[in-house]
Amino acid sequence: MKITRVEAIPFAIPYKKPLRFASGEVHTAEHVLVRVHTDDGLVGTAEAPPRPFTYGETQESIVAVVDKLFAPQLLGLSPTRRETVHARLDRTVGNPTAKSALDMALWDIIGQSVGLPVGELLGGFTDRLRVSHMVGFAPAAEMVTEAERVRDTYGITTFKVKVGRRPYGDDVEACRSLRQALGPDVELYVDGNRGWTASESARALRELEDVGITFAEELCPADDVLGRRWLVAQSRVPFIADESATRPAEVTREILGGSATAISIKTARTGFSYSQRVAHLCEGLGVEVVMGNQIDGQIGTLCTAVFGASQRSTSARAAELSNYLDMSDDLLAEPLTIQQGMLRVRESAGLGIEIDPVKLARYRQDG
Ligand code: MUC
Ligand code: MG
Repeated sequence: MKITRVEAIPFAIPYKKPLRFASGEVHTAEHVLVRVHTDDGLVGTAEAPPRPFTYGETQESIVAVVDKLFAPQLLGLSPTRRETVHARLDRTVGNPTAKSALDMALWDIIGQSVGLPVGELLGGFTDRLRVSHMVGFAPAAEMVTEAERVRDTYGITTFKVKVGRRPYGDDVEACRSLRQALGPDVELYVDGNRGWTASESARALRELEDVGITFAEELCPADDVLGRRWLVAQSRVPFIADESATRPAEVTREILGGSATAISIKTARTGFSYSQRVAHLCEGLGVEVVMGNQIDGQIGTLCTAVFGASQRSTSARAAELSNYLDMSDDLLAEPLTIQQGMLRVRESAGLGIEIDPVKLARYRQDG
């Protein structure tokens, strides 16, 4: 089996409700659909979400790097030779979501070729994940209304609250309002996307103690090296590295340097191959992991769920899988469903991604 063609198709689907957070905001899912074709007629599919505020990629840069650099390096290779694929892709620095979409599309082909779901090939631990919903910036009352709606409609009882605004006390109050409205049994954690200084973060963490949060994520920049270590050393909850630890080496550096005590794994930036390395590295280091959300559409969410469910460590906690609910539409022929707070992975061979051709024609942007 050989790779014969690689497609990078830009598409745009508006959000019903934009997501706002300290490092940026997303109004439209301007993603790139990646499809890898083989000589025996299989097609692997994944999506790359450009996040310029996190990785520097744009929709145009993803299409360009796939078309100009990556596709020519993959043509003629067998999809099973993932180490060779990554050795070639890694000659180009950066571009994590472009590389990851290619990686996941190759796993999709491998699963289809052997007639097994990708999750089974990766580890097959479980077939479902508890879902955590990310609540973006809004006035506190609106954040509460959104969390209540998501809880009542989908049975979700874990919420990641975006913080990092100034004054920090407003975010603390929003968290307090959420706790008061949702009660003691709901799990809350916070993500600052580097919006605060280390000292603001320390004060916020102290004031959040009676709110009862489970984790704190990227409250201040990892580049404020000593400030961040000082903050993490005094945090009474695990401190998650997300955008500061996107590759195995960064995970090692952040954890051993005392700048984080837990890791967010996002298949959008580490695909399945590197997500597995990160998960196993974290197991070896003895730190907890959370499956994060790169503001994924349904294709990306399905990929996150497939990986998260496949490993014991990544399925232990609720995974961030619900932000696609805020999109006005999607490309998947059979939409994902969240019921009783759980999302199940599909039983079909590969990833089980079937693209609706009418929707693709409507939303693609390459004419
Ligand atoms: C998150 O967990 O931070 C927002 C920025 C980003 O890189 O991902 C999202 C969610
Ligand atoms: Mg984050």
